[in-house]
Amino acid sequence: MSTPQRTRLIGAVRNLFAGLSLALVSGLAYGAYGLNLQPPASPIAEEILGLHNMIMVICLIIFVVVFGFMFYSIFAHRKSRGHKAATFHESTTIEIVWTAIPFLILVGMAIPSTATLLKMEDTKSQADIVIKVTGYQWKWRYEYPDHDVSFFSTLSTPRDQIENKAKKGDNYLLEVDNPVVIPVGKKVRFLVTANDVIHAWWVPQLGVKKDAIPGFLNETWAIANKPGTYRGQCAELCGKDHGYMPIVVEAVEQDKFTQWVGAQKAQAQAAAADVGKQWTKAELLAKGEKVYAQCAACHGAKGEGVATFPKLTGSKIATGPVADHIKIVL
Ligand SMILES: [Cu+2]
Repeated sequence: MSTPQRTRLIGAVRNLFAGLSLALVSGLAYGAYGLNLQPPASPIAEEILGLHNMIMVICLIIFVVVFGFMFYSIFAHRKSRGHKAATFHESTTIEIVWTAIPFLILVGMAIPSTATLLKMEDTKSQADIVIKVTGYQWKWRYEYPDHDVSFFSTLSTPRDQIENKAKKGDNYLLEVDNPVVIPVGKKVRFLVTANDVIHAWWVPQLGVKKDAIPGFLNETWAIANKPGTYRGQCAELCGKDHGYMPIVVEAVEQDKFTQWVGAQKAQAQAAAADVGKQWTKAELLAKGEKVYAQCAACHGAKGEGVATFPKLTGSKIATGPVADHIKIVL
């Protein structure tokens, strides 16, 4: 081997080891390649990543030891060297050893895992803020009972991207109209339920995943370590549109959160004022257009129907009695 070849080989081996050790110690280094868990943003998510890395290392060590021993035995005791197969049966010592070692390894993994699980389930210690999360087909509703704020959060990815008529954006199917906003560094208690079918509220970077079951109120909690946008999805499998009800959590500083709550309240008051209002025809037309835009998102701008969503134009609802039409819209 020539000197430049040798230098290149040594360089490649050094890079490989540097990459491997970096991958083992730092989840972030390997997160950039999209293979590892997402960078944690809450104490629980940090613990989950730590456990994941620790157990991966244990698996790697077992892999190397077991296969190393196996290949060494096959090679060193091969028939061509004159070795003969042993014919013994039942060795009490071996049976005890190969039961005890895996048992101890499992206990070693179970102790830290259980500690983390208990922390995840501990919703008893006082929370700074409570948010009720309700799953609907196919959106989320968030309620802040202490602040009198509630709203729906729906997918905001344009229909054209879903139907491959437009280029898919960076946050394809992971973007919503109204994100759920939480203050940084505060313990947020989430009460999770559903209104129709089972859903699952999952935000990996906050280390939260909880089933949302109609008639049950599940609890979970999170503390966001730093401001940021954390994206998740409904993690329920059965049902056609769980993949179209993403979750976006905005973690902001306390003063921004207070501002946001104020703005939400002002909006709610404006909406309440609309109820007793005498509407002019022009106002009604403008309001109607806004409402209709929501129908158009699925049924098409001209009511022509899109994919599984039926045509509105000429349908019984559109041409039948006005009372039935109002009932379905409401
Ligand atoms: Cu769902």
